[in-house]
Amino acid sequence: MSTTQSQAITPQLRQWIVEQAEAGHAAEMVLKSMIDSGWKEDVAIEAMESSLRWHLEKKAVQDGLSPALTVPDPNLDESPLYIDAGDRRVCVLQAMYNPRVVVFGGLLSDEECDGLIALAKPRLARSLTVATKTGGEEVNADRTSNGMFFQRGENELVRKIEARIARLVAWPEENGEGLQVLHYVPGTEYKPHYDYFDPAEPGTPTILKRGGQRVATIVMYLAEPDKGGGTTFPDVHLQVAPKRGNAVFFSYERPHPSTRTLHGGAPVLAGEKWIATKWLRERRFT
Ligand code: PD2
Ligand code: ZN
Repeated sequence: MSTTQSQAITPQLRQWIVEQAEAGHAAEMVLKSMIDSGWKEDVAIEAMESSLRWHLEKKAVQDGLSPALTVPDPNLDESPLYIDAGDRRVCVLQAMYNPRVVVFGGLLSDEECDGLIALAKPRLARSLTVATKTGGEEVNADRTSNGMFFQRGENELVRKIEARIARLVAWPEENGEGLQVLHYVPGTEYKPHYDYFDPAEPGTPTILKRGGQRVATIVMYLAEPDKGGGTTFPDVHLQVAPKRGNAVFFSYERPHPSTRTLHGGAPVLAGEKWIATKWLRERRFT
């Protein structure tokens, strides 16, 4: 293999990388071989990542999956410890690529957590989920919390948090659904589910008229239970601790289990858990 002066990632290079992967060669060996041939390490890593992503995407579509949607993604180039979210520096505590999950520290202050809870408390009702059979809403036995929705931009606190999230994950504020606040007491939970709308359900086309698919979720922890209540990702055996002020972000580029974004709210065993959830759509949510 030879390099060009500018080290361009050519179709031939992509093909060679895919062939190495399909032949079962370990990523470290392929990378070493490229570096030995004169490729700069950062260019070689980028070439491998983008070629394999491109290859997997092509295969997924060939296998009958819908094409990948553009999804929000926090800018984690150069592995920053903090992201400037406009009015607040947010800590990056953990990042995973498949599924795409990022855990943030200090997205909300204690005062903001308390403020959301106080505004939500008088408006709580048994949580509903979107009924994909009809496009309406229904009580769901898998979700035993109480909750409420704020309108997008409903008050100053909500507007401030929405602007911060938009900047944090680089996604337009207008594509967000209104914030939802949920309250869990001992014994309540949210059983594992996907947040996207199942394309096979009859009510989904109606739901999609309001802004397209959901493409990402941010769960913000407002009050910590004493035991239990983590957010679980069963496909990858991940559990995110419900630490006040922190948040877990995850995105899904197609409405399909291959995204490995099955997730749930584990039963609260002691104390109370409060969260705020923000779902992000493909387009402006109306
Ligand atoms: O409360 C949670 O941890 C949780 C888990 C799964 C919230 C949601 N999903 C959600 O609001 O979609
Ligand atoms: Zn969920």
